[in-house]
Amino acid sequence: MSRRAALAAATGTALAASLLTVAGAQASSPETSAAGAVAAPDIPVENVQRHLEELQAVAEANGGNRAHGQPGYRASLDHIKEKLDAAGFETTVEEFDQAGTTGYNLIADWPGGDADDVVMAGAHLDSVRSGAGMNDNGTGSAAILEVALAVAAGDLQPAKHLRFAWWGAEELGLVGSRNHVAGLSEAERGQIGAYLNFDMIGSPNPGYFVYDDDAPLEKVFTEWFAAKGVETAPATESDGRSDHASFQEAGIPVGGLFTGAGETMTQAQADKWGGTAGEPFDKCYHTACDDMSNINSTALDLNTDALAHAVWELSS
Ligand code: DPN
Ligand code: CA
Ligand code: ZN
Repeated sequence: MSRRAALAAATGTALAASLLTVAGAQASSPETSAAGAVAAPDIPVENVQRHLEELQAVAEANGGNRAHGQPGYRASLDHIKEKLDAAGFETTVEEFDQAGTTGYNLIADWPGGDADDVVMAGAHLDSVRSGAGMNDNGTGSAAILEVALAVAAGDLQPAKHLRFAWWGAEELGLVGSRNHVAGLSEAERGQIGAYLNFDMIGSPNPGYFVYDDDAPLEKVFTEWFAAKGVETAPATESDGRSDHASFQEAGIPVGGLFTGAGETMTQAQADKWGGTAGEPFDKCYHTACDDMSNINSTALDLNTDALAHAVWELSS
């Protein structure tokens, strides 16, 4: 049985959703595809960068990091939860224990859709202790937040149920996501048709890696990038290394995006992506310099738009 506790659940109002885009850049109007489904909006990368700047400020106000067990982690979670609540999401804070320290996941459900057919998008919200963790994993956290807010702003009414998640203590071994999956009943696990993971999607010397764990989910991303003229590669380095592994181990189909961590970019990769061979994808991986200056905005923009596309397409 589950040891997690639902600490808080709040339902926002439709009115709040209508106020959402006032402060940020407007997403472009969605177009209707030939099939009749509404296409995802182009997400303004400035909005994602604004969330990142706020997470950087949270770190700076809390001893420089957003790590599990440190005040910057819970402050990051509260900051994101407030925005989701105002937009009309049903949020839940899950509590778990990690070697005597309390950790937290944030789950946000978009009301409606088929509860037996859930599409999830997740990112870990914790940083390591050495810094603010802007690329790892402010990028994934900010991107799924902005896509969730776009769902609300567009009052998306998908056929499937949409759920977003921000995981705690990923850096200590996928602890939050493992705890979440362990707390689901067999039936609840069976209701999740897809889990998409976004961990490090704005690396300064970016590669465009797509998780290759499930062919249909992989295709949603690879076709989107191909249409933009961006070559992708299978994310073989990501196997078992982020929160998707918790879902994969439970038999849930997983997908996701990744722009590379501490590994060195090869000459062939540099030729393909226009980066610097012999340098890491992220020279600040798990170090103090993983701050706002450690983000490639083109990679962040492309990956966020791809994420929005996947959410719209898979939930329709
Ligand atoms: N989450 C990081 C790690 O555990 O090393 C980096 C990473 C992200 C690795 C995505 C694989 C995939
Ligand atoms: Ca965009
Ligand atoms: Zn990491």
